[in-house]
Amino acid sequence: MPKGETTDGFHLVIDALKLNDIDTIFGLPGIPITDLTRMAQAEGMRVISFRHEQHAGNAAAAAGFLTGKPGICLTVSAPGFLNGLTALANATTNCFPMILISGSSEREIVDLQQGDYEEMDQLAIAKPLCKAAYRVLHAADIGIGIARAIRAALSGRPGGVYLDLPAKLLAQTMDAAAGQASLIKVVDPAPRQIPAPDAVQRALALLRGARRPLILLGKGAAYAQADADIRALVERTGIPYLPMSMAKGLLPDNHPQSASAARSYVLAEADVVMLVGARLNWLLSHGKGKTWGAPNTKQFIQIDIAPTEIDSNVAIAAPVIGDIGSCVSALLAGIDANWSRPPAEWTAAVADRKDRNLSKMAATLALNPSPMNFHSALAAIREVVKSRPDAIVVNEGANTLDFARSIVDMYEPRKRLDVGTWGIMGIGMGFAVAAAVTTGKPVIAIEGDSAFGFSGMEVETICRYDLPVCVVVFNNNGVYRGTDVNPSGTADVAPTVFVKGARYDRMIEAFGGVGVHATTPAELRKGLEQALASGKPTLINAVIDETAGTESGRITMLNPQAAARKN
Ligand code: ADP
Ligand code: TPW
Repeated sequence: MPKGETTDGFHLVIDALKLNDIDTIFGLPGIPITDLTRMAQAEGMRVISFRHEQHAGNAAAAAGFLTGKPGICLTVSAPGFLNGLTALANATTNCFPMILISGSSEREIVDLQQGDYEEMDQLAIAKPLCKAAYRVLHAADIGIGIARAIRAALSGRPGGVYLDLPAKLLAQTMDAAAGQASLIKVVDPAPRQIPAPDAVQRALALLRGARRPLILLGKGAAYAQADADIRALVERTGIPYLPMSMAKGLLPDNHPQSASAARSYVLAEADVVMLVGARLNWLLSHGKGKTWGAPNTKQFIQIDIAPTEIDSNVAIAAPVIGDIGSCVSALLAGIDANWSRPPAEWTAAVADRKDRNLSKMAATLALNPSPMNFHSALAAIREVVKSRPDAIVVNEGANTLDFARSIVDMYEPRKRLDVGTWGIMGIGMGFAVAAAVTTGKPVIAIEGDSAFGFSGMEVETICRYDLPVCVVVFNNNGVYRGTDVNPSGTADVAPTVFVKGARYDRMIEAFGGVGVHATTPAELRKGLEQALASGKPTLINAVIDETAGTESGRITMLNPQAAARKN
């Protein structure tokens, strides 16, 4: 580098990201980061520009989950930052690594509250909502700032990190050679954490003594990318397993040991449950209550990287703290040819329940009612996914989510992205864009009509980048169903009701994508197959019986009034 040459904050940010093999930015330009997006593109990074920061943030989070590298979301100050913050908080809740980088106003003015353009103390606001938050004030510290953000996002329990870059910093200049020397290539950003040998032995002893063992795989297990070892653990022990929604496909859903179709039975009856990267939160009824059968009949083994997760809801008899890859391989070392598989009465009982439930499901899926309902529409999608196991499924909604989760089988790891721990609506198009961009594989977004509305404008983004995404909108005219009636007699429709017979397919046509209006499973299947074959951005408006489904899907009972209404 010639003497006297200078660099600036913009370039140091880009160089620091590239040095750490980060090649994509999801964001939305504006003051003060417009030039950062331009320069990043000029420097060879992929810059995916969205219509709203929340979806750029969701894309960064999904990219983090899929790749194990922190996804980057770049926003403008105050309002753009706040729009991105929901995604940052959601990523943290889901244990997905991402970094939200926002431009900010001048500290001197913000701190004296003198009313700067888009004034906001962003660092203070971000702090309680993410894993770590940093601000860089000097160009010479950009390398450190990016390194700390990467480490914080990836090490231990992954999560969201906020990085505040004031406008002035980006324009700061410094000697180019000194700038390059200040950058850090992070060595081993997600260090392995080897479990203690006695913890492994304790877990093995418990598992060995179990009469009715069960393995429960969570999205932490999918994230860990220890696919072969996890499969070996399940297969060598012979223990039935249950995948949480985003762990589906870690082993193919048609695996003989999958207990998904006997979920209620195994949760209630198991005596030893081994959790692998899954928390005992609301999604698992906190590990207690009716779902889990008779009180005091269970013992838990929990594999997790976060020691404080242990005993969060119920007592854990055998915690195994470490990264899933290391923990599972340590357990495997203790499972040799002499390992006795679970008692036949347990595996036979599980198989029996499963067979009965699967035949019931097959009968329901074989029906072809008119209008189409959730089951018949999903039966069509199920067949297409079976023939394209490499496709990524994104899924949100209430009934659309619950039914798709149980009907659409997954065959490969990390092929299913959904509403996650919060049950948040609005992840759809952001996750779909990230899945297409980071993997190059086709994406099928199965969306409730309400769910789709949260990120629907991003179909323009999908068309603009010509991504192989097929959005299927389950259109039943409203939030949950479209049948509610306004009891007051005024002209307004009920709060859950949308415009009837809306043509979502025409939205994508406005941007040059392919719109399909499907009223039968055959039309839906054909549209989806064509979309996958062509790779063209497609939106299928799947017309669903507006009386089908239930309020809130399977979590009706969490509605404060729902229990009372049922009685
Ligand atoms: P699910 O919703 O699928 O049940 P959760 O998000 O509740 O899954 O749980 C994921 C868990 O996995 C978290 O407790 C997190 O600490 C843990 N985790 C994430 N990555 C790893 C890893 N590489 N090794 C060990 N544990 C991990
Ligand atoms: C950010 C509350 C949960 S599910 C849902 C809402 C609004 C939509 C259900 O209707 P949809 O699905 O999508 O048409 P379906 O299959 O039953 O027809 N705001 C946020 N997150 C959540 N979870 C909500 C509101 C909600």
